[in-house]
Amino acid sequence: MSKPRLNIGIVGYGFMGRTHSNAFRRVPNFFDVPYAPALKAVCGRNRARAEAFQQTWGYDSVETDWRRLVERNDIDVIDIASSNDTHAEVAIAAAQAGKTILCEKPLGRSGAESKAIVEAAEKASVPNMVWYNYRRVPAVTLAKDLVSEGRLGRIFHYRAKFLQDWTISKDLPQGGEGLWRLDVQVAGSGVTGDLLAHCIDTAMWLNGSIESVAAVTETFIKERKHNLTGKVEKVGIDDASAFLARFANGSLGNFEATRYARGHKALYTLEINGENASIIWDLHDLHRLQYFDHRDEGRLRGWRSIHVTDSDHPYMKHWWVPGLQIGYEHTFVHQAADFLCGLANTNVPAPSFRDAMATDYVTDAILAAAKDDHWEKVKSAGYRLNFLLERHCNLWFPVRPV
Ligand code: SOE
Repeated sequence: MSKPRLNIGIVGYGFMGRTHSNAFRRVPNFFDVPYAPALKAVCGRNRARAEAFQQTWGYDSVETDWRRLVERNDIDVIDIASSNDTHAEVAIAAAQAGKTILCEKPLGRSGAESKAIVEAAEKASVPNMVWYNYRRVPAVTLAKDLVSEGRLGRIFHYRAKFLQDWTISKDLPQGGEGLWRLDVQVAGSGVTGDLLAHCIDTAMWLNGSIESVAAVTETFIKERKHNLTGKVEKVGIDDASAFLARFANGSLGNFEATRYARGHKALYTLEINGENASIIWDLHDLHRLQYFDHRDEGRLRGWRSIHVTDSDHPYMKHWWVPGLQIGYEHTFVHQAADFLCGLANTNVPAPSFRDAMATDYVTDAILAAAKDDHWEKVKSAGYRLNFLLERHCNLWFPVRPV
């Protein structure tokens, strides 16, 4: 029986445009999803580049104005993979046009911007989701399962960091394609919204909401040439950001992100310490989950290094045979699968815009706390229904014989 088609119109043809397009192309090959996603249109300002992207990824058509894309009757889903400054305008118009909306992280450049997006999407009752892909690393999803099963017991500590080193050179300009993450007007913030947002999303998914934070941020290179004006301009982003947190469950959090950790390209690590057990995960070794359980027999007690590649591990039965690994791009395929399944099952794919707004409220609080060294309370994002409803796709769908 043929599945209902879901026509995707993507805005943006950069790094994230590629990860999302790849996800939608791959997902029906590996997951028994309830819809057939179709790459209908790619939208970007530069027609030649949009056409090149269309050829590479097999989109049916090209638009150079996102308003045209949003107006089209043959588009079901608007997928926003463009720079952060475009998210609100496109998402709000897409909501008003009744489209299902996907958006790359962070949702908005601030909590206020995210709130406007959430209000538009909820008013229009359109399904929505933000691509926080690291939740969908099988080892991280396994961590979620272990925490949800209560294996760790009471949680005392949550620790995460995301380290990179690509902006250390003072000769690197800011702004324009490829370097908009360094332009505060476009990005909203630096590593706080770009990297810590990932850590916060995973943290709140695994350990519940964050109530208050104390933070420190630094901009190491104060001025850079701006690619669009050609002038040397003040740098408005944070190059490094660290914060302490109090979670609602009483545990303490300790987070750090920087683009100035020489030697580290994308070192996202997290650790949770509970009364009974602890978990460690590391993006550079993404298929492994380190697990220590104090209830193990004393003589044999120690850290287990679980190779999360078996068919009873999250998502893995959809891929190869046990023991064979997958990587970064597969996390987006999993997110696309969860989105399509979520759409069919509950109409609440996760993380929703509201979940992502909660993350942006934390990043707002970090930036506010860092300004004058105080503890800042995090605004409440309201009731988050999909924390209760969310199930990853392989709980719903049996192994698909290949
Ligand atoms: C920045 O370098 C970046 O590409 C982020 O924008 C992504 O969200 C992260 O996953 C990898 O690093």
